[in-house]
Amino acid sequence: MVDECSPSSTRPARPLHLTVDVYEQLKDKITPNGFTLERAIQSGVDNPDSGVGLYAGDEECYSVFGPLFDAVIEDYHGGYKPSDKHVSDLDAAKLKGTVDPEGKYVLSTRIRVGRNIRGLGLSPGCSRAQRREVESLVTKGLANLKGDLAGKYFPLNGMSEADRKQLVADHFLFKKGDRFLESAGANRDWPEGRGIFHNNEKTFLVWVNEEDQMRIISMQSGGDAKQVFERLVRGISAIEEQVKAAGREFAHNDHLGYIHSCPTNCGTGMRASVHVQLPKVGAHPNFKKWCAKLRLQPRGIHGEHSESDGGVYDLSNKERLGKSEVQLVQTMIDGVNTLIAAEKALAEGKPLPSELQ
Ligand code: ADP
Ligand code: DAR
Repeated sequence: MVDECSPSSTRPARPLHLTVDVYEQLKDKITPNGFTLERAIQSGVDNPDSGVGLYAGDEECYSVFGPLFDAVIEDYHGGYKPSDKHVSDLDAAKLKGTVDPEGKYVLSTRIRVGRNIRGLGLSPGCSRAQRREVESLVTKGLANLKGDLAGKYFPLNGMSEADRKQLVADHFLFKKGDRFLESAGANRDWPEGRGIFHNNEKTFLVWVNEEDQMRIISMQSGGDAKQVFERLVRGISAIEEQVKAAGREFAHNDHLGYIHSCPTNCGTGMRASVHVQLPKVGAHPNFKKWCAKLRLQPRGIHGEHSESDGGVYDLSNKERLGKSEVQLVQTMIDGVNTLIAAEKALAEGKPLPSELQ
């Protein structure tokens, strides 16, 4: 089982946007921080099976190498034009319904966004000093979180291998970046400057200096996506308050929304996912087609590029840019509920939901 972005010989190749003309136009350009076209495309050069082989080493890449980034973004984000505007909406009260109201199929719900602080680079291109400054600034701010968001930061440096493996196995902590991120330069100096913050219940977590400077995560057992989203929104707001108190701001503009190291994450940077037991739907020959029709992305249960396990799938919104956070969470709720209805129909020999006909 592969997702839209996972490398696969069976996935139809995406068009190559680095044409000779674009290469000639951009090959000698360099960002103010010294990031080059060569470094931006390195992951795709090293991994020809990449879904998207382009990464930004700093915010300026999106303008200095605009002809390439704009083409990749337009292709990946369903025709999003350079003139389009991205609008956020974090009002959880607008969400309708929840996933798996009977509580029979969904094991857990997780909603994450990425955030990067303007002026401190992006993981593929940041300096060691910038990465250290991010860790210091972010962890000082996290130490001020209150109430159910309060918790503790655990740097990877000094974490026992047993603790690390347990946190990864429990789906809380990230692994070292895969070959795509390795080639992109995101793993440089690993594990220095990387770590995880979490509250006592492990329902609010922040990854520091993984693929982005921050991945802000809300997660819990069951399918109450509204409660997960509400906690995430409070966490984002509390962290932004701390970032602003330090005289900084999130990297953002009204075309690309929140700036990320990977162009696939720009906009909301949001992935709203459930781990859901759908053995019959997952085994159906039309599973990937149904996910595409519902604008869902299937992943394995150990994260991107992993396989499903025992009929349990990680299903999430595929889109990030050009749709609001509320729209994307609603897409996930509605899409997963449609696939749950399909699972029941397949089990009872009844007709599939009309959305899948
Ligand atoms: P990201 O979502 O940050 O892009 P991954 O897809 O690699 O990264 O997932 C990171 C970790 O989060 C993995 O361990 C994965 O199993 C876990 N995860 C993702 N969605 C859920 C979920 N709904 N419930 C529990 N764990 C989840
Ligand atoms: N290099 C891409 C991954 C793009 C989306 N995933 C991220 N950014 N983690 C690939 O797998 O082809």
